[in-house]
Amino acid sequence: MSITGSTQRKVTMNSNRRQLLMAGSAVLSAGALARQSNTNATPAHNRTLSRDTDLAGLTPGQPGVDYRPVVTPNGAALPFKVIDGVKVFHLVAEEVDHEFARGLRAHCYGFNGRVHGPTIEALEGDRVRIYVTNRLKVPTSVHWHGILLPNGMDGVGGLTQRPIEPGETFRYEFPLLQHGTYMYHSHHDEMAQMAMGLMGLFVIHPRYPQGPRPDREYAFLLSEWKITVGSRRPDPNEMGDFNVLTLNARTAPGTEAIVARVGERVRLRIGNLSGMSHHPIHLHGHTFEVVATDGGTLPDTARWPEVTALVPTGSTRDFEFVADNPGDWPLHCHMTHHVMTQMGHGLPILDGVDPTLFDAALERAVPAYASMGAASGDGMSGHGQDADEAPAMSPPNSLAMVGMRGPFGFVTMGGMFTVLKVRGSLPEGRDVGWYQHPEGTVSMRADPKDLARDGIEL
Ligand SMILES: [Cu+2]
Repeated sequence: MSITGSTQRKVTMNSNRRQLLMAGSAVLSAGALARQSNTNATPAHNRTLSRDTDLAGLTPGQPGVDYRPVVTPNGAALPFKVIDGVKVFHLVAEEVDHEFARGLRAHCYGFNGRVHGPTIEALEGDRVRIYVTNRLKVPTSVHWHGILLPNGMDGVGGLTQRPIEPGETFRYEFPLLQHGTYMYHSHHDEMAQMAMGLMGLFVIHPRYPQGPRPDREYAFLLSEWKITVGSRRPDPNEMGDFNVLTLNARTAPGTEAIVARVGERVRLRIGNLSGMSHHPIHLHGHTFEVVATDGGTLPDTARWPEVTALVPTGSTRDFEFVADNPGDWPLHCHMTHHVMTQMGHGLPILDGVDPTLFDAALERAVPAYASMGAASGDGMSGHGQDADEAPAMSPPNSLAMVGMRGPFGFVTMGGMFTVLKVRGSLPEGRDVGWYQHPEGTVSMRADPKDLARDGIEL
């Protein structure tokens, strides 16, 4: 919708909006309309409804009818039921034995048997009632991060409510007056409880979508952990040297690939609740725009093309792009130590060292020890594992520092890493496998005839 003029406001609106105004009992004030003006100087928000009065006559949004549900790779959606027009959800905070990738498990905090908790999904204008049961041994609370709600529903232990004691169930209830990508997390003893994983995503779809609609939406929650090798619990005291970096609480090679058909518009909804880190998320083979934050939709004039965008902790960013380049494209944090897993950092520089001499000496104390690069003479690449094989050299319940087997050998990335698979056609429900490159399009050892022609002397 667009609004022009000042004293004599001339309003044009889409039919849905018109129906809402005619059907609803509320009359929007001139001030409310001004909030939505494209020419207004106030920042754009996703708040297109005002308190409960605008909600009259709106029916609860149905997934697959009123919105296309997001896919949370390695995750799940929280089920709901509709009672008297209200969407009712139930979160259960509890301890969960969680697998980060095959070979590494830890005793974490989660919701409903999952780490992180399931994605809550709803439609702008829905009224939600969320019960939170605390099955932890400690008090907790849940904060609805970025959501505009009455103060007493904000979930801040000690400030807006008393903490939820073990065994208690609290009720949160509020209307959703905005759309966008949001999060929920413990807001009681946050440092410890978030370090243990007590968080999830909260996606609110627009009731009145504007602009081109995405064909696929994927949601990711970024987080970081310290899991000392040999331990089965995350260490909440860690402040800097996090060693397990995750997408939806999984670390490569345990992260699910995402897929798109050529020509499809894809939205990545990415939230970050890492304890101490911001993550520059990089996509190969495409450019994207950040189209929204958890503060609102960005106007077209505030968007620019990117290949990497920072997702600061405590915020969300919606990336949008058209998948127009077939292939297997990495999607990962660009902090190089964030694509490593359980890496020790107190090491001397080993460049140029023949590690076998060192290993032979150390093996008397640490059987089967192998230095970085010992297996291949190539830095980190000897420290990976197959997705389907436990690491041969690693201690029990630990992960190799990097990666997975790829179609051309070893992929020397782990941690906050996954792959976007873009294909011309996409059989639903089947692994699309590795990209089959057209003849002559893969880099390989140079042909001596080419070297001679181009005057490259070796
Ligand atoms: Cu990072």
